[in-house]
Amino acid sequence: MSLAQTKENPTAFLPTDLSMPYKVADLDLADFGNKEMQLSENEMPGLMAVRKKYGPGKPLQGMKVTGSLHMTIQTAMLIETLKTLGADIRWASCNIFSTQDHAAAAIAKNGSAAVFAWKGETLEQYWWCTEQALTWPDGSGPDLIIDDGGDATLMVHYGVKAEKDTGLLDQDFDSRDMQCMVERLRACHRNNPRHWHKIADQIRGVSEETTTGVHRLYQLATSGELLFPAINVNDSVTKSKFDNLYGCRESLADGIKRATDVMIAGKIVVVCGYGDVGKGCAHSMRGFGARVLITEIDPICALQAAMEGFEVTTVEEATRVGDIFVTATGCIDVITGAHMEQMKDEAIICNIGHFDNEIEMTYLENNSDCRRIPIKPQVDKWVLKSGKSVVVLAEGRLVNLGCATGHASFVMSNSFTNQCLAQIKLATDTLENRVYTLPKELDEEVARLHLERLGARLSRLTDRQAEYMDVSVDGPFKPENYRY
Ligand code: NAD
Ligand code: RBV
Repeated sequence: MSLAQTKENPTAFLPTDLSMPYKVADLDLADFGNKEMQLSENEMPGLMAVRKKYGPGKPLQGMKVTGSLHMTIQTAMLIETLKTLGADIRWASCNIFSTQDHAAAAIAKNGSAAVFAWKGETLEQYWWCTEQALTWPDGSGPDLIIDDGGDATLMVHYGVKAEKDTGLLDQDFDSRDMQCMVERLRACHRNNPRHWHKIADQIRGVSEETTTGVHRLYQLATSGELLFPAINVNDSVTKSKFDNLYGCRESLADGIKRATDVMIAGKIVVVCGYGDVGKGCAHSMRGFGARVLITEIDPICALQAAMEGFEVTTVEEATRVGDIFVTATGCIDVITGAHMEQMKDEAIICNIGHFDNEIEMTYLENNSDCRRIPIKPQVDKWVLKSGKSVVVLAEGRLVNLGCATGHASFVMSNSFTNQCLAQIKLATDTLENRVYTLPKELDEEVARLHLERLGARLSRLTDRQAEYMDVSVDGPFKPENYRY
């Protein structure tokens, strides 16, 4: 299959090619990728400890693993760790802009996984890559999935649903994303009307990386539609209270700066959503000297923001005064076209939540009154109906991964150590079709593995203290309902 073909006709259907070993932008970048992976070893003590502790036992031997997760240097380190555990791996990115091409090249060249990912995929290519990652050369599917945002899980679930009710394949969707996915399912159905049933039957489980994906999993579980066990990695404390918070605290600014070089000090930055991600974003922007406004729908998070000294207001009020807007909600239509028309000229708008629907991009893209002026890849100036313009980053998709390189290795080592432990659990335990979280002992273990790198020294309870506190000297140290 030639990808040039898709440049001439960008919406052409791309048939799967199971003989293709990988598809990356440029294999010559592999050396650079490998060098950066080597440098990240020191920053990823959790993953290195997993390799050492579990590598010899090969708990993932014989397991076919599909990953749908940003193909970055950090993910390359995760892939090579899974390989050390014995897995046979196929991979796609979970975002059209987030691949670091040198990381993908290194994984392809090292033969660590069959990887299908490059920076700047079209949506058609994105879903082609996802299907390639879900299909082994003999036509079989994975035993395990690592998902980020739930697209691989969605493809399997929707595939099964559509094989039961083929009318679903004829539906029209507003979302181009869904349209592209369903087009692929339609083609699958023509070739093999039971393809996704067969794939789903073989899957032992999925581990899910992010808040939005986890939300989708609980919806499936509640409606009784979840087809295999799932582990919610996001709600390990060492994931959401670190990656979402401290990760975004650094990578948001990286994304905005690489995209625009704008001075943040003195500006008014509006952060929509004050959850784990929003907290990281708000504190980051304040650290640069911005005046930060928060919008929230949840009174608890709004009160937290107010008591941190942030002004909490509505998005309608904020649109008139903000210089930079950041959505961090996991919600939809948070910044609409009507809001954009109210903004200051050349206000910067970006999103750090998982999908591209927090900012109403369709207002810009489907409206003849709006004109796009590309500045550089992933940075566009849009001239609005009002005559004013806004600057939109990464076409409304995750700014930290679209305009920069995502979170730093150290924080991803925490997230991905949880991913490895989740994959081992799915491979070795017999689980029901519901959503699990990892036990607190493992959460504490993940944190423990990262202390030494920071020179932190942990105190140890005496037996008398442990007895008084009614905990074991080795933990867990907190009850399940503790919120950190
Ligand atoms: P969260 O649930 O902790 O926080 C979201 C907050 O947004 C909540 O407090 C909620 O009340 C608020 N909210 C919802 N709708 C709103 C609206 N319309 N207006 C204002 N506030 C609203 O979730 P989180 O862990 O902070 O994750 C947020 C998003 O970021 C998710 O999509 C998640 O998958 C994604 N995420 C991205 C990265 C990244 O690297 N870019 C990292 C982690 C998580
Ligand atoms: N994320 N990955 C990276 N550098 O590979 N950076 C951020 C990276 C993940 C993060 O765990 C978050 O939950 C998810 O991206 C959102 O898609």
